[in-house]
Amino acid sequence: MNIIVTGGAGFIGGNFIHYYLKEHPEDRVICVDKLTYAGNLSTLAPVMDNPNFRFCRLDICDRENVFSLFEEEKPDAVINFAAESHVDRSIENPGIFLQTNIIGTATMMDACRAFGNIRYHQVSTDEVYGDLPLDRPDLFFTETTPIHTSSPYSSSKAGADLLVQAYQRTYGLPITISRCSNNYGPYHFPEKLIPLMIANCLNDKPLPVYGEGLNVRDWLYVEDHCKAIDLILHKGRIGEVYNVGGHNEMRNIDIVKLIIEALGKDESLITYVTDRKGHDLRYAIDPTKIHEELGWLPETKFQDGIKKTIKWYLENRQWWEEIISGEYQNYYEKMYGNR
Ligand code: NAD
Ligand code: TDX
Repeated sequence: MNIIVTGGAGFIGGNFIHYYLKEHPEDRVICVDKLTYAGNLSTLAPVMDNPNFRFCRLDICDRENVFSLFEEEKPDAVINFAAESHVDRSIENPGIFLQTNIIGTATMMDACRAFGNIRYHQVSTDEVYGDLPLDRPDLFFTETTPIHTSSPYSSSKAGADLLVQAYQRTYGLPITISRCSNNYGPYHFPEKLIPLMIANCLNDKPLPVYGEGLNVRDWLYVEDHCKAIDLILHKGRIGEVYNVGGHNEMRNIDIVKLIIEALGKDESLITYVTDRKGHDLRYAIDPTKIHEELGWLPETKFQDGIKKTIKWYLENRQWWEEIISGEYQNYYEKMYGNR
């Protein structure tokens, strides 16, 4: 198979490309990525010389060049990871989220339609379901939970999901959608909670916890997410949505304390800062459908996954130090300077 993977220079797309080329050495992967602030070619360095891999710097909204690439590569499938992905940035600047996440999704699907009704998978998020109350641990998101979004980011992802479903119903495009919970692992951009706390801890910088740190996220090791997407691509039922997550709910403050302990630092680094606007309280996935239909279950326990992740950040300092020494400093000052 020839597959186009968009957003492959980012966190999950990059991990997916490493996973996919290892698991399917007979297939060819073409990575399409615009290389925004979140894209790093160093994430793809280990596969750059692989003859079954091609990198193509391209915006998924650039219709003309996307169509030329399809013409040239004749892909059998497309997996769309490319997105603006950070909730805090969407609160500052929603426009680019609508552009990439909605128009980009439509452009990729139009290309799939134009070149033979190509198989299309949309990488979505549990954030499209909004949030759950903290005092109802019995409630979980299922695939039939209504869409109910909180941030410009989640709204743009929900808009994309609706469009993907409309392309199936209207044009018969063979699509699937996965809605995953919070991922963590190697190559995670240090604007997100876990890598930000690891990097700040290692630099003895304050650890900015929003509000009281009581919000809950359902954490999944990134490789488990990659396995789920691989399964859905090959065995998922066309037209279906699959929730992906692992019954691994944790409060933000507990994650931060765990990282502090693992790195032998002091809890005095914790700084409570002004809460995120519209901050979702709790995410929790019910993964029954993907388990029963495709046999998927998360394989990495959080205690093991977080150790592996911290070890990766210790052993790959250059990867993240390069990021935080550049434009990231302006971002950090803007978001946290007076918070
Ligand atoms: P990321 O921000 O780390 O990476 C995004 C990648 O997309 C970057 O390489 C960037 O350069 C590229 N990109 C952005 N705009 C582009 C454009 N217009 N054209 C081409 N490439 C573009 O994101 P991530 O955390 O790896 O998330 C990947 C996908 O998974 C996203 O669709 C996100 O919504 C979804 N998701 C993420 C999580 C999570 O916990 N990180 C959880 C569930 C779903
Ligand atoms: O400095 C911080 N302090 C803090 O308390 C940051 C960056 C975050 N937080 C909190 C906010 C959230 O409750 O930690 C939690 C996790 O925050 P993020 O890492 O920004 O992730 P989240 O907002 O949950 O969204 C993530 O999961 C779903 C991804 O960024 C999305 O792309 C994905 O769809």
